[in-house]
Amino acid sequence: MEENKKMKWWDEARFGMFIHWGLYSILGRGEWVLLVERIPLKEYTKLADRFKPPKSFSPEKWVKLAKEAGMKYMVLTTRHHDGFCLFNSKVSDFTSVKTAAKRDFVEEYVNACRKHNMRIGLYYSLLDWRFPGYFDREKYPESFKDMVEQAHQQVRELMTNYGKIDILWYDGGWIPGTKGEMDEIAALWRSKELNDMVRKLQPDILINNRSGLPEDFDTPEQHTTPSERPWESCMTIGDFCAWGYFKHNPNMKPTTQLIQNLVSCASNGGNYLLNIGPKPDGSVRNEEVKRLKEIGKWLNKNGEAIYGTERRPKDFGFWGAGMLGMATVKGTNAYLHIFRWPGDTAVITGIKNKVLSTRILGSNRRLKTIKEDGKLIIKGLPVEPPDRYGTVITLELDGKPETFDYSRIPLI
Ligand code: JFZ
Repeated sequence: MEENKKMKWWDEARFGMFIHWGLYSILGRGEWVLLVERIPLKEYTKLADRFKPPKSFSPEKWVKLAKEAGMKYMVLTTRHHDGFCLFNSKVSDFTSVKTAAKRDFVEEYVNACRKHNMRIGLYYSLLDWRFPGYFDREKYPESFKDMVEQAHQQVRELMTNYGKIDILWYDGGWIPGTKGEMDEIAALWRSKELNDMVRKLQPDILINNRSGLPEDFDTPEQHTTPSERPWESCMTIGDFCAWGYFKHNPNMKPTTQLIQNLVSCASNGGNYLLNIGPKPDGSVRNEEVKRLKEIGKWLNKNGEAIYGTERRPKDFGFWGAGMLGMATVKGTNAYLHIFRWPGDTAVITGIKNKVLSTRILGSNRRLKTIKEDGKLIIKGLPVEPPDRYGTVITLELDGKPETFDYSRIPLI
């Protein structure tokens, strides 16, 4: 019960912003550039001299953009696998505070979130590629120990120095030379001890599943496969390998797809954490801004069918499997998100309930609806799709949504 209460806001939020931003943004070839190109550490470290966003840049811009997109929480990379911290750390000099920028971006971000009533998430990579012990802990046991110790210290700093934090989003728990078993990972990072400390400092915090312990929620990546536990799907707008700024990144998902992904998450009771990779100066590329604003506009109209929705019963609205669109449910309402418009009549199967009223969301006009054997025929729809990103039809039901199972019923 306690658990549920703590997660309530998160479970209703449905949509958040992920931000990957750090030294790698300067090179514009993704956040893995250090490892993938095997850049000598000495050379990579020098990027910190060039990481100096203009005074005019404030993380508040990200927060305002997230608001405009209809997002309810944010997660910022306070430190990625390269070890560069966007916050002040007593145990590292490789931070934005002690190099050219001389700024604590985590502090600025946290303050901006609070100002705009945005829930605050911090991403922290446990692994740090600068440590030889990360790659070979048998050969460099001291280095491995130091890396783990650094993680404990820095997580403590993040949990102590910035007031109330809503989400701790671990990453980089995997360790070369292990089988990647969760227990093994958790033991190597001493994750139980780590997370006990976190919960002591931040009693209401939500922790993801990437420290080798399940904790509060699962994190399917780049897909929206639901799990039984609370889950959140994180996804890039561009291709798979571009969480951090990737300058030439031509394959951006269209807004229609991003909205469908969001609906897919909501209909399966999960959250959608959509990533942006700001440029080194902190600005957000036009392709991302445009899409986020379009989603925001759609949510302004259709948010009722997203926020606070619950996991729909399996196969609810048979066509939910993909013919016209997907259903979300909340209380005794069902919302039919029609992505592929059928014309003036929509035939929806797989709903057992009696339908009390049918309307296009945002309109008061009742649509004529005929109901037989779980088959719903909605008449008098506009011939052309009213909304190119997805039109929502609200069904008021006589009770909790229930699925009508056709699987053993022959056609007439
Ligand atoms: C990690 C990072 O390596 C990546 O740079 C980005 O930050 C992303 C959000 O997370 O990548 C992963 C983590 C987990 C899996 C795959 C990539 N996984 O579980 O399949």
